Amino acid sequence: MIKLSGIFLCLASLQIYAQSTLPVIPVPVKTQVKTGQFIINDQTVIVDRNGREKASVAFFNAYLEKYYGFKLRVVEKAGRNFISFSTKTFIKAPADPEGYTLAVSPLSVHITGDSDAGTFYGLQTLIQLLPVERATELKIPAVAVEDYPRFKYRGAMLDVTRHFFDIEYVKKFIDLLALHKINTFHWHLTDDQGWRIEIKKYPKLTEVGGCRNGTIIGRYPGTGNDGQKYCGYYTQEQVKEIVQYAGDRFITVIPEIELPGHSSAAIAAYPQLSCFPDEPTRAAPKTAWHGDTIRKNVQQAWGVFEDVYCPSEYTFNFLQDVLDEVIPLFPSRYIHIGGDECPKEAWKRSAFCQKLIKENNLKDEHGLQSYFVQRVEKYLNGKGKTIIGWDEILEGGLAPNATVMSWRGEKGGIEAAKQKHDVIMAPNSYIYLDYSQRKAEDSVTIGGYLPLQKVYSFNPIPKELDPEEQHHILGAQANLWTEYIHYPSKVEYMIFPRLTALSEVFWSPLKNKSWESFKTRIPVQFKRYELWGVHYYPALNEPVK
Ligand code: TNX
Repeated sequence: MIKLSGIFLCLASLQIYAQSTLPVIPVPVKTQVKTGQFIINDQTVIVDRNGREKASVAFFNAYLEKYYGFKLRVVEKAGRNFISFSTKTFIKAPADPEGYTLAVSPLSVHITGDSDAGTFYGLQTLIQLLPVERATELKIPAVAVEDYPRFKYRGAMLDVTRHFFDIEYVKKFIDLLALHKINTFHWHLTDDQGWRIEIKKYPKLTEVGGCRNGTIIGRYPGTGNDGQKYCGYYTQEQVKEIVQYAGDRFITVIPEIELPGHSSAAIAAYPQLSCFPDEPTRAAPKTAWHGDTIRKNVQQAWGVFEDVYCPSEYTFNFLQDVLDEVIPLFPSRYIHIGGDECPKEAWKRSAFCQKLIKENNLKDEHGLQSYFVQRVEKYLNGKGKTIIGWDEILEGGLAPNATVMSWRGEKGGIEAAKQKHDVIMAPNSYIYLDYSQRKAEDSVTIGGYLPLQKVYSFNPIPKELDPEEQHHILGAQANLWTEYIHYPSKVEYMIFPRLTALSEVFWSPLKNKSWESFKTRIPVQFKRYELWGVHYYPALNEPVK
């Protein structure tokens, strides 16, 4: 008995050894290190027997060329020195369609996906095994990996409203997500400080709503206003380009069109969307303003604003027209309709809203928000789309088919799952990547403190849920709000290495997740960031609290 348990212990430690020696993030379900190595050089070929692995082949060759300066020939068959990509075909798709196996021997590399996406994820693991320095011979250890994700929704949000990022950078951001096996890009396209997507029927949305006359300087309320006109939007052609680019990397793009709050930019373009079209713009308290406030203006500071969409027929027609142009651009099943932080003051003051509340037997203004969201949901459901809303959509009653994105901690997510609604966990307490990641942060951030280890410790499944309810947790998402993020370099500094930690939260089985092991793997990832030329915070010894 003692002997047996000794052998067992020995085997178990071998398994841990195998898991932790390879610097792969996210850590796979099963990793077995073998003897020997495979060497990729410019004679190595890629085998793509049926010519269907174009996405993975193109990504790999682009990666090799960019970081090592050579690419590989693609052939239908080879005897040795090859890397084969293949995807299984099933009569009935498996339960984990994003799974794959990766087998590296001294003679060959085989990546076999349970779907094209699975093959692509096998490639991402192979990339993690490549050296982190530029070389002409790339040595990778012989290994057998079996892998599939823990969650089917693995997301990241980029706010392009507070600060705008051009399509070249959005593509780079998407590449960085793909390298982390993230499969959803949530694109926050409209807010108080800018409307960023072309809508042909309403050109002023981008002409007027796409520009603000200035921006506060420094941390809210700021030390002044820079007085600079700040503009930016994506044409529908550019949106299509991004959706295609993401799709080639097995990433679904979910657009967010905020309603009924966070709508100052739309109101600046079309004041009739407000219950009080003739009232001047109210700037955020204690902030400096540039230009006039007599007409409706795009906001120049951060926060929550009282002038919101009026629940009028004019507004609903407008939103339906907008959505009619948005829907065909995004193949995603989901459209995010926001729903967060909608102050009720304007609706309280409006005789029209009070009448609407009475006529529809609504309890109060929260009931009216619910009425608003449900009307939009009904419209979108009719077009085959499902809505996602921030957890405020729980207030006043949840729209019948809505998926809830829980951001104010985990509470909203727990409540929604108990009501048998699908949930995406994005609690600010763990995954708000705009919060400071170091105690002695010397760049301006929104505040908060979210060090790497705290982020890594996140478990998207709250313990309050029973197994049936847990089923409703589709996955989780990192959010990057950009009030204090003006440039790509800061985007990267804020997301790395925390997004890398989250990739393990999203993908790896709980039993393989270990901070001690992650700590041994992350230094290699730092070197890989350097190879990629991305900025990062070299966090390791930050305290947890
Ligand atoms: C809350 S999260 C917001 C955003 C801000 C963010 C800053 C959410 C649904 N709303 O409008 O940018 O906090 O951390």
